[in-house]
Amino acid sequence: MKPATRTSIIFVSIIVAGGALSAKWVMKEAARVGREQEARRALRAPKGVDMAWIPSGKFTMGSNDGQLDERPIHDVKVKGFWMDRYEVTNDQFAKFVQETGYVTTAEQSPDPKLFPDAPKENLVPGSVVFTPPPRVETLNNHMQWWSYVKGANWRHPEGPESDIKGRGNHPVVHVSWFDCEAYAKWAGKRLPTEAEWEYACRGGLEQNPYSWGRERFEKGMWMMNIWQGQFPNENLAQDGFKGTAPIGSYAPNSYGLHDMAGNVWEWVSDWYRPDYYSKSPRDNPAGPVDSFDPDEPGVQKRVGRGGSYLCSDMYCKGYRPAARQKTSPDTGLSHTGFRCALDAPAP
Ligand SMILES: [Ca+2]
Ligand SMILES: [Cu+2]
Repeated sequence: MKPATRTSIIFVSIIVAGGALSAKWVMKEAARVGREQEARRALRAPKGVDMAWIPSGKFTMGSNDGQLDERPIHDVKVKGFWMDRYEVTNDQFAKFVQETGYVTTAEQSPDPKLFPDAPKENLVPGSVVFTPPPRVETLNNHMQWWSYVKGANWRHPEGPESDIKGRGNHPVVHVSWFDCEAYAKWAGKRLPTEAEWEYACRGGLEQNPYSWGRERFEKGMWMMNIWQGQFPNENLAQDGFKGTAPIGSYAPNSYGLHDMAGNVWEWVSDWYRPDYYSKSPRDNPAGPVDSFDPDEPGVQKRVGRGGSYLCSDMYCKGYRPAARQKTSPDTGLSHTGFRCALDAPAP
């Protein structure tokens, strides 16, 4: 018997047996069963498509517990859509590149017109790699552990000498926002909006600290790939991974989505503005029309979500469902990838 059918039968017999049950309880129970069935339906994505159906609904976006740009919390309605269950992998990205001949931003020389102040010898293809020094004085300056590495790109994540052998099912990294857009278009998909991403991440649960619920550990197990130990030098990997983990190494949230917390940051379609939530539309917000980051005025930025294997409680709690990363769209980073969304009929 299908689980959903069984649930419905149990539900009906409870109502018959308990004539004195309050209407409020019955309605609450009906809503719960409805949600459960919706969750089961999400397990029946179109054949061969590793996507989950995210049912339409309303949720409270943002958080009062995080950074100022997560405020104010506000109600948002989201239309149903499909979401990749996993982050896009190296193998998937390789197929895209093979079929299209696409060259990523990190594989091209930066345009000198866009970087008039940069020394000419620095205008070479490359990407931003996590390179912690043996000692850091303070955690205030993140430039200490990020370096622009010549020859680093998605095929060479740690620099020209490195490769992705054995990492075919790891999330692709060092992809710019433009690269993700190009991949999504090729795949017949699109990047999720920031609101869709957070809605999907929360999995139908209201204002929980984690994408799967309230408790950090379930059965004593780590639920996400983040950083344990003294950041940025002591990487204890108690969750099993020092760097990226193969996709789906951790349990999914209630919508069947894996790695919505940790592993790699995921680009979404929105421009970044810290003040957007105070004026964003209530229905399917698609982000502001332009970008502004008071920390770096003049640099247009897109949003990333979900945190990465570099997130830790002592430095960056980016794994929280409401946490936002802001990055210029031409930037590749060793902890940033993406997943896609799709508009298609409900299952
Ligand atoms: Ca880890
Ligand atoms: Cu972080």
